[in-house]
Amino acid sequence: MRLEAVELRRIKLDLVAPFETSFGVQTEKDVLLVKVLMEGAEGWGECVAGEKPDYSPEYVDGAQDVLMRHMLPRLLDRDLAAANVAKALAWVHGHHMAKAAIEMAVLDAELRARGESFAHFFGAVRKEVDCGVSVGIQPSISDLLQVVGAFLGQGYRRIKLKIKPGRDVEQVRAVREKFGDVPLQVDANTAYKLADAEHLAQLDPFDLLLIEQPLPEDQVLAHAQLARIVRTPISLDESIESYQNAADAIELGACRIINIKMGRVGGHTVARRIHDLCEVNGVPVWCGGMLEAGIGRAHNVALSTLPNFTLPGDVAASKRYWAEDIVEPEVVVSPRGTIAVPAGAGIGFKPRVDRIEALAVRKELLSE
Ligand code: NPG
Repeated sequence: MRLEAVELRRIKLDLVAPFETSFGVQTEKDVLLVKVLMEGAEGWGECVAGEKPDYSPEYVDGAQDVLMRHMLPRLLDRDLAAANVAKALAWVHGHHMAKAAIEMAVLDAELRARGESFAHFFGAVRKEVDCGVSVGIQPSISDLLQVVGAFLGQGYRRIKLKIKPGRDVEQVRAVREKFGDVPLQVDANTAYKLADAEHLAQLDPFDLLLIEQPLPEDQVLAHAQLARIVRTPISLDESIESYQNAADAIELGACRIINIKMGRVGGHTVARRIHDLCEVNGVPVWCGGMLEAGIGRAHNVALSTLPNFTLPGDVAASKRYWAEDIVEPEVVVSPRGTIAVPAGAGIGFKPRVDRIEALAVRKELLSE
């Protein structure tokens, strides 16, 4: 289908509560939305890049710039299928978050035009996906226990605790003591060094599902060395920006589990290739989140229906982050800790265009 027009909108959404990780505290999200028009069909994508380059080199102003200046002018007026977007943009090095946003939108438009759901297109093996929840670093252990208790009460099937040096073993011990054998994992967001291996091994007795990204993203070999000292499975996140990264990490023994973020690897097509590679190698995967608003969240739900997503993802309910989302219906987690996979065309959630328009602080349009 011909790509006739692209609309980029930036909206700011306040988080319902501050979200603290080892790299900072976030209170709002600056969201870049991509809408494409293709022969009468529209499709929506969301760029996961943050406001600052503090988690990844990409950041949202940069993503918008590279889309407007370099990517979209070469795609506009072309006969395009989502399967070819990555190929058409292969000349651009990096900028996976920008690439993912446009690929998401093109695929959504394609599927809406055919009246096909993502789940059908992906050959989904489940009608609902298991939800975990990511719990930011809390001011005190009693705050942490209260927040974890509230999420468990809402049905979430596993808890992920953000950790950093000085806020790790005691926090995990307290949650284990209070909540028994609830599925539990931790995420360090690159905050440790290989020299901390013995310290991280103190997490082993707590029977965690995994330790996520303990070391810096470019230290893949060091993760393999760490895996010889720490018994808890290591899951890579920030290190996995491409299919090749995943292949190398598996070959090196740097991780036993992979967190796939479609937004970070460049879109659905690469995400699915990484999923398949992991499946063949006996490496389970789970779907990460980056505080997405409803459109990115819906794309993540769709991805999570693939068979090797055997661990609960960070695909929480809209209301875990937003007082009011930008899609209808909102993304809802059942009391059993699952999200029903929508059967409607494309992402299966309807963007609330009026609300998006009212929230837009910047808008750029590109048409033939
Ligand atoms: O549920 O959307 C979510 C958030 C899950 O903890 C989460 N994401 O490191 O994976 C992460 C973290 C993150 C948040 C990363 C914001 C980047 C930005």
